[in-house]
Amino acid sequence: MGKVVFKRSEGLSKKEFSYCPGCTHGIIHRLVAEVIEELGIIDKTIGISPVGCSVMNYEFFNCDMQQAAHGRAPAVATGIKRVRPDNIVFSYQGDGDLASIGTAEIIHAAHRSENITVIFVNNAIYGMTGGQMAPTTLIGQKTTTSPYGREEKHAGKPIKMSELLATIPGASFIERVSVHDPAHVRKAKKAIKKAFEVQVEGKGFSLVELISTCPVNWGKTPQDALNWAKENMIPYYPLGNFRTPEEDGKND
Ligand SMILES: Cc1ncc(C[n+]2csc(CCOP(=O)(O)OP(=O)(O)O)c2C)c(N)n1
Ligand code: SF4
Repeated sequence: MGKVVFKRSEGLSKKEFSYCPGCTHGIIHRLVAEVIEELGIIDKTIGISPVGCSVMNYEFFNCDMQQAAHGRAPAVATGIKRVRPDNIVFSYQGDGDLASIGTAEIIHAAHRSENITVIFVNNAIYGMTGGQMAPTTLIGQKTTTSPYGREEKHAGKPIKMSELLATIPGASFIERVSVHDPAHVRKAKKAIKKAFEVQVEGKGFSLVELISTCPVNWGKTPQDALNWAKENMIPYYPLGNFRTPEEDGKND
């Protein structure tokens, strides 16, 4: 029998993903699942599902999950973690969810340094509801609500959540990664693992922002969407670590 080089992570259920072809939500799910499997915490992990294309991720992750209303995942995660401090709690949120309706919740969870991990999927658009402009939509990017391209005059510049959150004293670990090619997928997994480890060690609020794609609402093929993310999103949303527990206090 041949050597097994790849298998479905124990952190995922057997349910098939419901995402569009080429959508990178699936890659990000796999990475989170592999991390909780490798850390041996599947049985004590509780995930919080957002509102957005990943709304039904409670069917995909093989751990306990709780659905939260739009943007409220950090508040729900806070409540669960406070009453069950021995569990590992993560929220999984899109940019519409986290950087628009849930701005207050994410800022205050970081501010209180809640010992939770946030997986923040930035695809520069509202995916689920048909491709409206998000706070993260790039200048000039066409969406259903900015058909001539986002203009700074009316919509402001795209919000950089990782940079913003890194200025908050309570934030322990903040990193932005991308999943547009295999090398970056590997780096993304390292960042996710570190974020969960920070929580396991009780070091406070951790967040990983992942540059993701929405081929359908961007009107691109899966490959063109990966190239577009690399060429247009990364220059505006630079990859890298913005805060680690080791450097805690540098921005305070
Ligand atoms: C309180 C509330 N406001 C608005 C909506 C409608 N809504 C559902 S999903 C969504 C956008 C989600 O976009 P994003 O968070 O970027 O996730 P994606 O679908 O791109 O993964 C919106 C506005 C809702 N369900 N609940
Ligand atoms: S609409 Fe966009 S974000 Fe949603 S599943 Fe499809 S490609 Fe992914």
